[in-house]
Amino acid sequence: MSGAGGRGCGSPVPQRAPWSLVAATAAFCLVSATSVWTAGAEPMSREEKQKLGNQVLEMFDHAYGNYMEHAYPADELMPLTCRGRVRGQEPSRGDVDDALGKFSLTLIDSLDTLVVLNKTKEFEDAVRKVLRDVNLDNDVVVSVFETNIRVLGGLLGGHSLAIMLKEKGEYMQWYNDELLQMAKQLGYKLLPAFNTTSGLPYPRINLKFGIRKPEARTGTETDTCTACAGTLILEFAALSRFTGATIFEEYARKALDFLWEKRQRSSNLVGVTINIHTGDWVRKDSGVGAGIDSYYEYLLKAYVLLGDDSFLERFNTHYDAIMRYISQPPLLLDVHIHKPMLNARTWMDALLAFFPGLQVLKGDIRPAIETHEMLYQVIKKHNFLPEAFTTDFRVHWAQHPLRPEFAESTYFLYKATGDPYYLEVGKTLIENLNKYARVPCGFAAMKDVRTGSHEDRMDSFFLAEMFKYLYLLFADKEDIIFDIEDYIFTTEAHLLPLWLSTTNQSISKKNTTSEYTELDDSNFDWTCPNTQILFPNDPLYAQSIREPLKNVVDKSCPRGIIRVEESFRSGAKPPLRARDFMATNPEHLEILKKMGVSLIHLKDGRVQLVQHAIQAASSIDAEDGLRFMQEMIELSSQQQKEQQLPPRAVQIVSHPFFGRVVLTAGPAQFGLDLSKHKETRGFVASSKPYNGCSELTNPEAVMGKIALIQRGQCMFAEKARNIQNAGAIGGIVIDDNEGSSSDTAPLFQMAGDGKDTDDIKIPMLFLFSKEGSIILDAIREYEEVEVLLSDKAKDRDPEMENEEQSSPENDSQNQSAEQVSSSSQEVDSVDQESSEENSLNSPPESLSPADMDNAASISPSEQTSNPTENHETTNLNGECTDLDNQLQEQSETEEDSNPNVSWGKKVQPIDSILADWNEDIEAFEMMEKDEL
Ligand code: DMJ
Repeated sequence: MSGAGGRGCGSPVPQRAPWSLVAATAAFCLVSATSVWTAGAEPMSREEKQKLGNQVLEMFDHAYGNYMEHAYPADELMPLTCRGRVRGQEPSRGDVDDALGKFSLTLIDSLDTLVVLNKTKEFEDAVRKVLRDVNLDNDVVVSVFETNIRVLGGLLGGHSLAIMLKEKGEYMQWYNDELLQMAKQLGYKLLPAFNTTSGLPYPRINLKFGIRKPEARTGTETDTCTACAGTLILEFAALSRFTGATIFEEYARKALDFLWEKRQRSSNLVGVTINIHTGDWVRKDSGVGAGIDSYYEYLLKAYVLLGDDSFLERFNTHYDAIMRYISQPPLLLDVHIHKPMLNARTWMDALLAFFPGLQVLKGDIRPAIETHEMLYQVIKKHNFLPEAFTTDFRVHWAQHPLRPEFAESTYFLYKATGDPYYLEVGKTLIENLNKYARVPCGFAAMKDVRTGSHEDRMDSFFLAEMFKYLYLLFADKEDIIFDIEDYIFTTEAHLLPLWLSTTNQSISKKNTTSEYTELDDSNFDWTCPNTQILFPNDPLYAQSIREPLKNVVDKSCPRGIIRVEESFRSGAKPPLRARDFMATNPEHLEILKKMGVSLIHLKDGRVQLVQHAIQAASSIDAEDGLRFMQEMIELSSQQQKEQQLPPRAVQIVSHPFFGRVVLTAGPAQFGLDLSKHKETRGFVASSKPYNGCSELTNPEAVMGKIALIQRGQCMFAEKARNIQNAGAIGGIVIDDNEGSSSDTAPLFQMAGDGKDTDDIKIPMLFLFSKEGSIILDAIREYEEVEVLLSDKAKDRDPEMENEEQSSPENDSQNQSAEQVSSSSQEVDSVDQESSEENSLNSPPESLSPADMDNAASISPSEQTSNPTENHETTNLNGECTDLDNQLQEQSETEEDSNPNVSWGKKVQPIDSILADWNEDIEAFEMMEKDEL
């Protein structure tokens, strides 16, 4: 082999392509590290590892079995409602639905997992089903990126293992490259997306009609994410090499070449979003998470798979930049590509959890251990990695769609270090999945890691990736029927054989740029990492790196923030931070002035902050001003979030749910406050009349129970009074708007009726129609349905199952009809945590959280600075003008015109304004669009 192997990663020369070991276990030179390890965490016995492996198998059966039984041939399982998600038949979730092409996505994404998990018979059946049932010619617009990594990757992974099995002589003897033919058909369907002058693909394509034709309903997009355009080479090259049709590899290479050309030349970083026609960076922030992640992954892995040096050179150049600017161990923080010393945000997204695994593959173990440890502590705090969390480890975006990236990194770190600590980490992941995400019909994504509430969603990557990495973590060589080290994992964990490096390589060098940066760092030599450097004869190496980070999450002192301050250690005064700013402090006002920020008192009492970079005393002051404005925007948006009442949970605790189904509920501004150590448990009963707008005619049915009432026709408070008078101990209002769901509509608080509502003592929660129908269906099926109303789901099984078993139904009904004051430690500690969080982030007197609630809106019409002026004078790039923003104190927002509903405590209008004007706030939404 001429590529990586040809470079000779030390000696002796392995039997097969040297990188074969790299593929499965990270840099093959690291494998020997396993034997170096002798102490640290207690080793795990073979029995225990087998037990955990079997648990993973059982979990996979639960997920896959329910998909096949209740969802197939739909793309995905909806585990709460136990049916298939068919695009067009469910309310649109926006771009996340672009992964669904009516091609039995989960089945295809699961193919090679079946083989890894030793389910050869099931694999054989699954392949037959794919060949019999899957249609790739649907009139549906799909994401090119998702279709490539999940479907093309899934078919190729399936083909790779099918031919391996066939060769072994027992299974798949009938197989005749049918999956490969399907992959090729799909590959040709994706090609029209590349019809741009840049060679970067359109982000979406119609499977039947391609691009731009009127019936295609796509082709008008101008932007794509870097990962979307840069995560094709493994699948496309594999397709070319398997089939001999070189066009796929050529197109993927061309897109990569273009991205490389467009890197920001002084920082060597790439932005998150790029214009596919002009090649201009649309979003100039740069990190290793959402929107960019797998672009880096594919450069390194393309080198491994294809043996083309140019990919390694590019990867190393980017890696150097990442470690210089983005890596602030243990954090990885986004920066601006033109001003890489400037952090672009103060939070991290969950997708970056793959990066430690990639660092292992690169051979840079120390920062991998550090970041992984930080992430693990965040997980220990919230049970899962929230979609985004701040540099001081608070939840920024509370969702968790069962992402596999952390399990992936855990697996690679275990392979590299042999430290049983990582087995314990894997065990925790398994426990948390079973405890918090497992529902009777599969595993449900977490809607909010703080409340433990679920979303009716089980993404296909959960089966493609999570179970592979968890199973492999505990498996010994003999537990797997083939040599995993002969394959490389794609970003969706599909397996491609390393022998492709020597097959059909006619286009390897075509179309690649010849200009590379020379690097003097010895890490970038054409050699593998030296195990002596990675593990300096210290069996406690990994542990010694983790040790100082033991409490990094609890006692957070993020380096991202220190870094800014460090740069002023020289004696210069540190710049003013938004969190310290006091509008009454003359010194602060003076600093604002220097930074080109003016404070304008409007006639209506509002205050605006406006930055004109051109008015700053120097370009450094202008930069400080820019950062101050960004911080102020972020601070205020964070505080608005904290002001919102967090969602509540309705947990179904009776048989057969036993607390496993947790529904996201909206709180009420009146009645019992469930966040104050109270939870209410009781059986549910529908009120008559169902709208609860008059005295109930069935008080005997709702007495001592939680009444279900339909939304509409009168005030929420009136409904509450009527059910309370009938003796209900709580109420759940179910939306009358059919099909509504918390997946697609923002939660809100039920407002009072403008009068004194102190007389309402019972707790009231709101459920959208889809969540409500889960309870209504349960009543139809099981009659007696008991629920728990709380601010955070209570731990489920075995506790609830025991409760159920030990108390006869009547008893339990009486017992549960009480309002119980929770003394559980979990609730206490949550409260403590949130009060700490508030105090941590409370801004000084003059900008109290309440003020900030009103303060942080940005008035676009007040942009007065001239972008060109800014650019010339301050030597800042165009972003500077984006941040020529104004912060204005907004007068008390009127209650929603409908007094019955108040949207998130006056937060909604501010959010909308911020969303229009704050790039950082939009970032996550963009990320969802582009890639998630
Ligand atoms: C997967 O589909 C892939 O790993 C992708 O690269 C990014 N993330 C999802 C799972 O989180």
